[in-house]
Amino acid sequence: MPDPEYAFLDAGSVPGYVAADPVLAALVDTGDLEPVREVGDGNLNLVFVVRDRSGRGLVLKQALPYVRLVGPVWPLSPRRAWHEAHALRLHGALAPDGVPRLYGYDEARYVVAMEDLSDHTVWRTALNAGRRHDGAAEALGRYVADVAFGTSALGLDSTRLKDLQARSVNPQLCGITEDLVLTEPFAGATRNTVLPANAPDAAALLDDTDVGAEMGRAKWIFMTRAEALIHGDLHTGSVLVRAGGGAVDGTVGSTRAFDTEFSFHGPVAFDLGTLWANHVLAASRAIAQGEDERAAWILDLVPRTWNAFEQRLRDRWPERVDPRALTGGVLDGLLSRWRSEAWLFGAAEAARRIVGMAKVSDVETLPAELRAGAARGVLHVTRRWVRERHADADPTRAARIAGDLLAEHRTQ
Ligand code: SR1
Ligand code: MG
Repeated sequence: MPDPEYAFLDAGSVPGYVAADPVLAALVDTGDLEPVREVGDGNLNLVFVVRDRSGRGLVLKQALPYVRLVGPVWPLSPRRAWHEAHALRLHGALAPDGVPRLYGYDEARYVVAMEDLSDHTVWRTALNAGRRHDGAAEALGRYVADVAFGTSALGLDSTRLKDLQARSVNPQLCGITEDLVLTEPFAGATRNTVLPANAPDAAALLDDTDVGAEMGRAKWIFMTRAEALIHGDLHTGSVLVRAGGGAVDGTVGSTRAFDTEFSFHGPVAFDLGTLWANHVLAASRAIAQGEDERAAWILDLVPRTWNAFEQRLRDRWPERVDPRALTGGVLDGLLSRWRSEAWLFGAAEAARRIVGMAKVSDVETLPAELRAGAARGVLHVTRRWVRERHADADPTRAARIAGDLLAEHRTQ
C-alpha cells in the first residue's frame, strides 16, 4: 500500500483549505459556505464542490495515490493532477469555452482548483436520460481542432513544440490506456468481464486475428505519434453540457471537456475516435430501448463531430507557422489519415467499454436481457469498423454501419 505524504481533503477540511489560499478565498465567501459536497463519480479522484450562499463557487479535485475504483492495491502517481492542470491551462488558452477555467494548482497536495460548472450535466447522464443537446458534438469537434492546431507543428515552431512534448510525457496514465483500451480487450485479461450471454461474442473478438493486428497498429500509433497535446480520455463522461436559455435540453449553450489528466502528446484521432465510440454506446442503449429515431440523432453526432473538426482546421490552416513546408496537400493528407484512425481508435474504445474493466452506464444500466443484445451489437461494430476503415473512411458511413449492426443484434 502506498504511503501518502500529503493529507487528503474531506468535506470537513475543504473550507479551511480554501480560506488559507488567497486566490481561492477571493472566489467564494469563506464565511458563508454551503456544506461542501464530494461528488467524484469517476474512477480515480476526489472531487469537491464548494459554494457560498450567494451562488459563487469553485471545484477542488484531488488526486489520490491510487486508483479510486480499485483502492490502494492499484497505486497510481498523484502527479496526474499536474497533467490535468497543465492541459487545462493550455487548452483553456486555445479554446476558452472548451474546458473549465483553471484557478490554481497545489503541487504539494495534488489539488486542481477550477471553475464550478454545477449548472451543467455530464453528457453521458443527459444522453442516458434521453436529453438532446444540439451543437455539443460540433463544439467538441472545434475544441479538438483548436487543441490539435495550437499544440502541434501546425501552430508551434520547432523549439516550442519539442519543449511542450517533453513536458507532457505522462507514462502512468498512458500505460492505463495502453493496457485497458488497446491491449486487454483483444488479447484477453483476467479483469475482463462480460455477461454469460456475451461470452461467445467476447471469444469471437479474441479470435479475430484481423482485429488483433489492427489493434497492434493502434497501440503503436498511440505510443509513438506525438502529434498534439490531446485530451486523452474524451468520452461522454468527460464532457459537461448545459442547454441554452435555461432549458433542460435543446440547443446547447455550453460544452466543456474536463478530466484532462490523461492528456499527453499523442495522436489527434484518439480523441475523435473516443467520442465516436461513446456515441455508438449511447445509441446502443437507445436502440435496445426501441428509440430508433433518437438513436439516429445520436449516431449523427459522429459525422457532426468530424465535420466541425475538419472545418475548423481548414479555417485555421492559413495561420500555420510554416507555410513554406506545410502546403495544401499536407492538410488533406493529415485529415485523410485522422479520419481513418478515428475508426480504429473508436473501435478500440467501443470494445473496451463492453469487455474491459471500466464499463459505462449507457449499457450497464440496461436490464440484463437488453444489455446482451446491445453489447453484442457494439462488439460487431468494433470488428466491422476495424475492417471497413480502409475502404472508405467517411464518418457518415461509420455511423450507418453502427446503426445497422446495433439494430440487427438488439434483443428482440
Ligand atoms: C483505472 S482507470 C479506468 C478508466 O477510467 C478513466 O476514465 C479512463 O477512461 C480509464 O481508462
Ligand atoms: Mg475521467
